[in-house]
Amino acid sequence: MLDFRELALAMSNLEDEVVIGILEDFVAGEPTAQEALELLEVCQDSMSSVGASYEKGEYFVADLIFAGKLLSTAIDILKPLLTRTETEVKGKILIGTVRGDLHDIGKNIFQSLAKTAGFELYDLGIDVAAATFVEKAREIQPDIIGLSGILTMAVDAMKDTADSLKEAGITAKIIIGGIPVNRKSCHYIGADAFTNNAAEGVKICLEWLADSPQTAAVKPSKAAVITLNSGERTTTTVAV
Ligand code: B12
Repeated sequence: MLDFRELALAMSNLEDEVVIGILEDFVAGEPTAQEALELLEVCQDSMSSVGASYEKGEYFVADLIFAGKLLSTAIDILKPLLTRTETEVKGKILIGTVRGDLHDIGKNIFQSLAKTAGFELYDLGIDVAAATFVEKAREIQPDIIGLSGILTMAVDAMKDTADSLKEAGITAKIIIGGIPVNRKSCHYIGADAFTNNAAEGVKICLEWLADSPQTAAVKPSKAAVITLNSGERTTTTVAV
């Protein structure tokens, strides 16, 4: 049985060799996809501790950079555990990190899980201007637009983006994700949903498409299934 505390501690202390060793042992044990998701959450939660050390002046920007790389490495190790087994496209999601914000690890996690669940993803990257979202949305006509942002100031950039999309007549549902999003900021921004958890975000997107009469053509008909490399099948929290 994996000791989550040991991993959380090694992540927080930026002990890359220990983290990689724990994750490789975990993968070798042929875990379920659900267990892989849980481990991903432990890695993500440890970033709050890294952020707290940065605020206290114990860590510096170089440590944030290192933490970002370590988290990305952890994701790369866990990613192969999640493999899509169905080809049905559930709908299109346009996603990007809003203007002024360069953080993209959370966005990339959401993107990977959404792809696993059968969505077609269009990623605009980081520091994306509202006008770029509008232009791409006109071109690809997404069902859902995902705005990611982790800095406090991202809330205003999200509002600016949501306003621009609405002014342009784009009616795709908007979901926002990242540290500063909550019920209050969701209301302020005028988004349709918010979450601080990528798997929950995917669940919301699947529910929207299942409920929407306009998207009947892409209405999910089977549960999203992810498999282990070993071929064992398991449904996850992102299943419809
Ligand atoms: C790694 C990191 C960096 C890396 C980012 C690397 C990268 N490629 O992303 C680098 C070094 C570039 C960086 C830079 C900076 N950072 Co920084 N960083 C972090 C750190 C340690 C971890 C962030 C992270 O990846 N978390 C893990 C991910 C997985 O979590 P997440 O983003 O919340 O994503 C999850 C959900 O929110 C959701 N989600 C996310 N997006 C979306 C989108 C959709 C559509 C959906 C559905 C879901 C969803 O799914 C994810 C998985 O569940 C945080 C500390 C912390 N508390 O998190 C500070 C932190 C965010 N940084 C901070 C700061 C201050 C900075 C800098 C200003 C530092 C500086 N002086 O230069 C710059 C800003 C640069 C800029 N303009 O953006 C502050 C922000 C303070 C604030 N309140 O605004 C924090 C909180 C640290 C702190 N406590 O002071 N940083």
